[in-house]
Amino acid sequence: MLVIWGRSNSVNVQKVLWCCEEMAVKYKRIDAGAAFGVVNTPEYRNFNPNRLVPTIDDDGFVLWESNAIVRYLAAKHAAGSLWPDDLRTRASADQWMDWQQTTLWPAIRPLFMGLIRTAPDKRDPRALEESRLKTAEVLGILDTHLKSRTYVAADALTLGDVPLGCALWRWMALPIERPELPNVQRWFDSLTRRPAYKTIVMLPLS
Ligand SMILES: N[C@@H](CCC(=O)N[C@@H](CS)C(=O)NCC(=O)O)C(=O)O
Repeated sequence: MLVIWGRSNSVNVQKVLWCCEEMAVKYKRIDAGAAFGVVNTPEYRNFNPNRLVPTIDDDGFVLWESNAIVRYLAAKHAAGSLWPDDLRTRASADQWMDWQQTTLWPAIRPLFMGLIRTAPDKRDPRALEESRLKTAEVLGILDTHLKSRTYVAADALTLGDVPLGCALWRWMALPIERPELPNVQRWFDSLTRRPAYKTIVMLPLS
């Protein structure tokens, strides 16, 4: 049985859970991280020395880093669908997964942490506004890309949509002003029609 450690409100844990739900892979989830603790226990640190979530144990094979986990699970269970057969389609999905980690998430993280995880009197309005503007700017890149594609890497959902879809929910659910991004909006609307996205990702932000 696949075991997934991580609290269900974590953007990185949601990538793994959503992916499993799309593939109908059974798993057991164990709450860990933030208020749940666990990540600082010697047992968990043995699994994941970063003390972060998610971590998986797939019949004795331990893996951390959410995007690496999504790649592993998609390759194992969803060849030809979430894990495209075509090398270039897969490389394109990979590209957008890395972009989520290195470009989109650093842009939006201060805004998310500030508005959702910081008391109002401790917020830095300037940092929040910088983060909002930067996120709007980088999402413009995705919007241009999505002009000619239904999903991020193909005309069907692939692993490339998973990290971006989890991050985008934060952007869409935050109480902020958002510029019009018609292609991102269309793509987001299509994700919201997926039962697994609704159940796993579209949770109240916390
Ligand atoms: N690059 C890592 C980042 C993991 C990460 O930062 N996880 C956050 C939750 S989204 C975490 O563990 N925070 C500390 C905690 O929840 O205790 C990944 O993608 O898995």
